[in-house]
Amino acid sequence: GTRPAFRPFDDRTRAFVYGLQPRAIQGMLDFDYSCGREAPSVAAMIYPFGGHHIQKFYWGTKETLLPVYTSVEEAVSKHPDADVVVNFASSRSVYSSTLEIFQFAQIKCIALIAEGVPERHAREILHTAKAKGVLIIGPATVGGIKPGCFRIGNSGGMMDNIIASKLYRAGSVGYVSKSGGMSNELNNILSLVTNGTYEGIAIGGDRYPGSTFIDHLLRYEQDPDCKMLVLLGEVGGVEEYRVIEAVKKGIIRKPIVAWAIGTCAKMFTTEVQFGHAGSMANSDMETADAKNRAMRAAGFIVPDTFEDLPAVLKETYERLVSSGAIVPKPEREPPVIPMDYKWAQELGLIRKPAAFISTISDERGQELLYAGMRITDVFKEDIGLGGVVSLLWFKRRLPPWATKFIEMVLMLTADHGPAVSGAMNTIVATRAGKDLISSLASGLLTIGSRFGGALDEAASMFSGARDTGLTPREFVDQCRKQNKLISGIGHKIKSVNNPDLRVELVKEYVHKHFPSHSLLDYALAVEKVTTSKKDTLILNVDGCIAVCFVDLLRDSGAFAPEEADEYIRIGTLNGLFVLGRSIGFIGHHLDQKRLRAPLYRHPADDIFINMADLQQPRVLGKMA
Ligand code: Q5B
Repeated sequence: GTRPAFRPFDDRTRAFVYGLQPRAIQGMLDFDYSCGREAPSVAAMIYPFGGHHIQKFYWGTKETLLPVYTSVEEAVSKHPDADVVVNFASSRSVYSSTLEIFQFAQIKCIALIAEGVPERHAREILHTAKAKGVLIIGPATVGGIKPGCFRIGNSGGMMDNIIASKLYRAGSVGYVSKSGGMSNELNNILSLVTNGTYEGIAIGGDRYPGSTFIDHLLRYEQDPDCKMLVLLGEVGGVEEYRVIEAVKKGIIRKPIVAWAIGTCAKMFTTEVQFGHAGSMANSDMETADAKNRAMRAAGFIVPDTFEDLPAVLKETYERLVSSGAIVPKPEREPPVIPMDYKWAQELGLIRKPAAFISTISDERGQELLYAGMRITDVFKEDIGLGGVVSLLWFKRRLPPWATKFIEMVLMLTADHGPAVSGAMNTIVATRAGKDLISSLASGLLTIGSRFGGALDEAASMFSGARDTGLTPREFVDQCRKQNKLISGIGHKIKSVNNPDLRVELVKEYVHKHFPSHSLLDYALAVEKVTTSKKDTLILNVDGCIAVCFVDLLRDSGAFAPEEADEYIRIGTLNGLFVLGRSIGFIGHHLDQKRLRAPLYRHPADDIFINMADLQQPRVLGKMA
């Protein structure tokens, strides 16, 4: 690239993110957008598993796509402009992935985020990086930030923090610290007492960081846009002394404000290990007090206490402004970054009409609710399958005689042998190699006005006739005149002499348990008329269940009359047959599977094929 070595990041820096880190990437893209960058700083993701794909991110108010490559090689070849890798690989895989990245001279800087990287691995990475001239930031760090230009991963915190600390535009102060948390604090302080951060790097808290204080301070020293340096050191290690050397030798000449954290260590009677692996004094010179003394002696601007740091930063900055070294730029309005919908909703800032309404169940709370009833109570009160159906279909508890009736219906419609059209279709589908759901669906899709799906129409025809005061005979005659079959009447094989015992069971139950059964009585009177014509024109299982259910809806006391009518109108009753018969269809599917039944082909001699009505083959269009 054209970037000078002292300035690894500018507003055209493009990076790869190693690992699937959509939140971190979105944070980087939001930052980029707030800086007014033309292109996102993330060129692509690299993730060895799950194959090549793309992922979607916000770019301001719009959306953008980023590719995911499975190898560094592919990423590098597709994006020759990217020279940074933010490596989120875990402590286990950071070593191998970083060695992979080293193979490509295009990559000039790698940030290692992982904590707990074995020191042996960290040292080898450091060694190779030196040999190859690659800048390493980390491990065990959030990375760093170059306001107005580039953000490494999650550095700088949430977007409101970024805006509050004015990180969307460059200031004049370059700092280096160990921890990301302290970096955020510095960003905040610098935005209040100076014109803000020029660049900030958290080198990480490990004993062998890939780059140290001096590496970054030397870069800042060379960078003409960085006017003032800050070193936030800490107890443990000797890296601060390398900076002291550089200041003493006149290699670092820019004003440098510094503090070593951990001065409280002396208050403990034993050696103290602070949060970072490297933050323990192994000799007197590694204590924070010794470092602060040495830095002050070398000409650093060192406050008396950490609390005085803002004041000395302010003084130093103002001195640079009055000398003309820093010319503060006019502020621009902080950019408006669209807030994520979820976050805004959580804060109660926005509302939107829901696209769906649902009123029967709720799984969001601690416990699943069926129409307001907790699933544990469903079992505690032993409401049975009929009770569950009444909750989910009718949003209410029905009396035990009604829920038992629902269960009875499900049980006696569960199957009626392999020869009925629905079971046949399930069997044929199974034998064609279809799975359970397809075979079941094939059977279910067969349920219709002639087979199993006559309940709703039976309910409306019988109740309509009775409500308009037609006698059973008048009803039958009217249907015949209109050339209309009565739904719920007639059966292929059952008849007066070969009665359907299912229907007998339903009638018996209803007579015994229902508070009233006026529509059943009416339907039985209709049956008398139809069977007098032909003995197969019985009240069939669909018809009998349908009229009894109308009696239930109308006379149980659980439904208002309009509600009862609405349930008939919206097609509730066929649901009973569909639900019950699903049991049988699944049984037939499993049966055929168990039997290893081969593909079925209907014998051609059982089909009368006749094309006599075709005089000659029809020709569509012109023949050549
Ligand atoms: N006729 C069920 O027909 C069937 C008449 C009628 C007035 C009627 C037929 C029908 C209405 C729909 C219905 C549910 C197709 C049936 C079920 C579940 C099942 C099935 C299983 C299981 C039977 C002969 C003569 C003709 C017709 C006249 C027939 N139905 N008149 N109202 N409803 N019913 N479906 O036997 O003068 O000779 O020309 O559509 O309720 O699906 O087990 O199989 O559990 O799986 O083929 O029980 O009744 O009689 O059509 O040859 O008619 O009677 O007009 O008169 P069939 P067809 P005509 S339960």
